[in-house]
Amino acid sequence: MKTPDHRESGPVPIRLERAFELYLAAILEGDRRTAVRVTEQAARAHPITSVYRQVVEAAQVEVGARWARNEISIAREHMATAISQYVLGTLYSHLPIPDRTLGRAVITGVEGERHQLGSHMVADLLEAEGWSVRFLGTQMPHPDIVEVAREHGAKAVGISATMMANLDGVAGLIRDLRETLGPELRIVVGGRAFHAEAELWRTLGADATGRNLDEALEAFRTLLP
Ligand code: B12
Repeated sequence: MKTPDHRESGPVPIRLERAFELYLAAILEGDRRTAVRVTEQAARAHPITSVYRQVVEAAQVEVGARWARNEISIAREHMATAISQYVLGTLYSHLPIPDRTLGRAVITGVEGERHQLGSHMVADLLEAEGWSVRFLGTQMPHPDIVEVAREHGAKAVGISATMMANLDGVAGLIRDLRETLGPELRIVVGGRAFHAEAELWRTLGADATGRNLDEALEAFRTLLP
């Protein structure tokens, strides 16, 4: 019988649960190097959507919970989030971006919304699926979003909102986009503000939604012919 041999099989792939633990500890300590190393290791062993969701997103949610319980300072939360943004940048460089273009999309947050890590992930993974994406970050003036969507020839616009207070802004942006770019434009909404009420996206006049990365990608797939 063969015994497991490190040299033959290579190092044991990191489990996502372990990657999450190491990643969370690293971002809370401000240890960017470890955060990058752990996510790159995890990305070699698991689908990239799982690394985004089960490591980076899960850690951000835990950071938010600790901040809400007053266990960590605002400074620590900001430091952790800044590292997660940096990590997304490093993972992006490993994403296989296909040559073919499935469709053109703009991904953005609304005026007043400051959370942008979720929409950043959606934008990156849409590119990896073959969409030509313009990612605008957040806090965008709505006329500028409409203009970029027009210039880019967008077939779809993805709008992200975390805070319920920004839902009126989402409804207004949907109206502005449809008025200028016509009823053909497809609109996908998502973000934490939509998680509590299942049909809210429909009420606001969107064509699709997704509660997480897999659902977001699926929502955009349904727009393709
Ligand atoms: C980092 C952070 C911030 C940072 C954001 C920086 C940045 N560059 O993004 C800063 C410091 C700016 C911030 C500010 C605030 N925050 Co904050 N923040 C967070 C934290 C810790 C992480 C957010 C994050 O990165 N999540 C991870 C991403 C990946 O998840 P996600 O956004 O939900 O995205 C996923 C899906 O929703 C979906 N999705 C997202 N966008 C889209 C778009 C489309 C088209 C689709 C289809 C899908 C989709 O896919 C994503 C991937 O699965 C959360 C905790 C949490 N639970 O999320 C609190 C949290 C969201 N914040 C909160 C609060 C209260 C605030 C403040 C009011 C605090 C304050 N007093 O100032 C302000 C509000 C600012 C504003 N006007 O927007 C609360 C919100 C509570 C609530 N009522 O809903 C949370 C939940 C913390 C908590 N536990 O209490 N925050």
